[in-house]
Amino acid sequence: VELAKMLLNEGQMHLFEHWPEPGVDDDKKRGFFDQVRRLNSSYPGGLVSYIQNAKKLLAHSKAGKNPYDGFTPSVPSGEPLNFGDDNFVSLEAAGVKEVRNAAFVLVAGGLGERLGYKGIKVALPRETTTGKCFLQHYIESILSLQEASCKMFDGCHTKIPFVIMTSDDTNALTIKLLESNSYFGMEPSQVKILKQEKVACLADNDARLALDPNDKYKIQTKPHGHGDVHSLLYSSGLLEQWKSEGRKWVLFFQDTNGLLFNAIPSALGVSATKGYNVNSLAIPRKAKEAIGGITKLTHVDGRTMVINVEYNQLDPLLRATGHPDGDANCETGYSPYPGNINQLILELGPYIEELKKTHGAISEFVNPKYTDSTKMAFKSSTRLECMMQDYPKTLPPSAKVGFTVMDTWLAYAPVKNNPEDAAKVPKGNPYHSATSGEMAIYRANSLILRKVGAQIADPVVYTFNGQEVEVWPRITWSPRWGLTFKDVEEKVRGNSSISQRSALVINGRNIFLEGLLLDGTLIVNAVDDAELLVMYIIWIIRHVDYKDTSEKEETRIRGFKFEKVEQLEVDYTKPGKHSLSA
Ligand code: UGB
Repeated sequence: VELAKMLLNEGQMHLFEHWPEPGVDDDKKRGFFDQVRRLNSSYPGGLVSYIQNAKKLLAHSKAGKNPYDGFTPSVPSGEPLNFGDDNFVSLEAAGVKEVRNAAFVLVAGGLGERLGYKGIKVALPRETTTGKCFLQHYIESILSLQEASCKMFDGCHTKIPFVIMTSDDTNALTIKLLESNSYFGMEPSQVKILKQEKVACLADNDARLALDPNDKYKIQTKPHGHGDVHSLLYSSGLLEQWKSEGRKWVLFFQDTNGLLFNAIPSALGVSATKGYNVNSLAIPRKAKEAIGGITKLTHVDGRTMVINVEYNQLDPLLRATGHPDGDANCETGYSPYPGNINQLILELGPYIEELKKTHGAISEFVNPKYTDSTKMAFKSSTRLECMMQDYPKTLPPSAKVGFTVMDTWLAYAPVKNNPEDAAKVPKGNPYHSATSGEMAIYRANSLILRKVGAQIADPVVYTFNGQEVEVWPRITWSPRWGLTFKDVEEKVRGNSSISQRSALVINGRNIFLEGLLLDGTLIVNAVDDAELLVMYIIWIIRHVDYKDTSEKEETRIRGFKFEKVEQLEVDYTKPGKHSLSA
């Protein structure tokens, strides 16, 4: 009854207009209120707040009000890092030391609609040389960081917490992936799943809730966005628990960036040494690239903030504030606004204090598609949305908000776009496809090995699914082998060289490449120390057309596969020194 009164007070009578007399469809009516109760309890402030916020934002949208009214954008200054220099190495060491006090949060509630993939994105192979999926790589990276950090502190046995935010679209498949793979080696108690609820859809400018077209006793719902992660963490009680365990940092990341963990140690080092309350990871951004731009906003009243401005808003904001070219590259060939890769490092103490005030509510937006310029009706229902990177918007000016800029090749290779859309990306801009995401892993690993003195052959250019990509030697390693630059440097000795047609898989912590001459495929799995190798047996790379339905979907979206003609695989299961040549 209270829920019904609340809905009537908020102008939602239409939800009941079609209801038959008592006694008819009573179970369905109860089901309706079950859903209303869930929608009410999962939104900070309940449905009343949701409807009121919607009315306000819809009115602003109708009036064409710019959310950045009164703000002037300018280029902020951040912490640029150069991979492998002394500063980078010492920041990585500081980050590894600090990581035992961290918790990791993966937002994985989104479905890969743009990618044209029906499964969950974290189950996709990060690369197909080993076939390890994104989730496995993330978990192995966290475990390796945990091991390395604890090694620096005698007697430290901390288990780094790992939270995964799911949604109804991804929850069951995520749990199944974890359970059927024994949590990829992580203790199940370390992993917490928080499921975000969808929010009610809005049918018109008066924020009347939309009924499901297929069920008149159900409110239509849609995802609210990754910003939900803050209110879920707040209401879960995990933040207070982490604080009581002495934790200091919460690291947020997204579902398909296979390079991200190359950037985590040094970025956490920046947070720890600079004392940042908020640290966002950024990369040089090409103008119009579909990632947000980190921008300094100065209000006419003097307020300033450093915040992500989403890619579809940066161009109009710049044009409206005296930059007639809008979102354009400058003389460096990049936009002057660094690209947000949505990896955030928050200092736990100030984060909790802020959430006590906001309960995790994040500034929202609405994006209705109107039927015409009168803006009186929508083409289809809309909803409020929020983004996790908008967290700093409510912070006081005293908050220390910074960002860290890394090379793209090292830190960012998301998998978001389907082959057809990727092939249409303007030349020079990144494809953000399964094809480019995988090739970026080989490129990064090749460049890292070059940086520590190995001779790695130049790439060749191939076109897969209409995308021109550089194909570097297919080099991949487990996180426990090469967690930081220093780890890799210590493990590559002598004059090693790897030819373009080679593939190298390194699985194990203490494998040393000493004078390795590789022209073929080598897979090394070792439990303990080993010194190796040479061999000449090959895998062939084959084109696969994405329209070829005889191939699996995950192969089709990348446009190639490895034909594993012959290989030598060696497992070192005994401790001690080994050598191999072939
Ligand atoms: N996600 C959720 O968990 N729940 C949701 O309701 C929605 C998403 P997209 P997009 O660096 O790569 C973001 O769809 O639009 C998860 C930033 O806003 O991939 O490309 C989802 O599972 C942008 O500023 O985001 O944009 C995924 O893990 C830029 O930084 C994550 O949220 C860009 O990512 C992101 O979802 C980028």
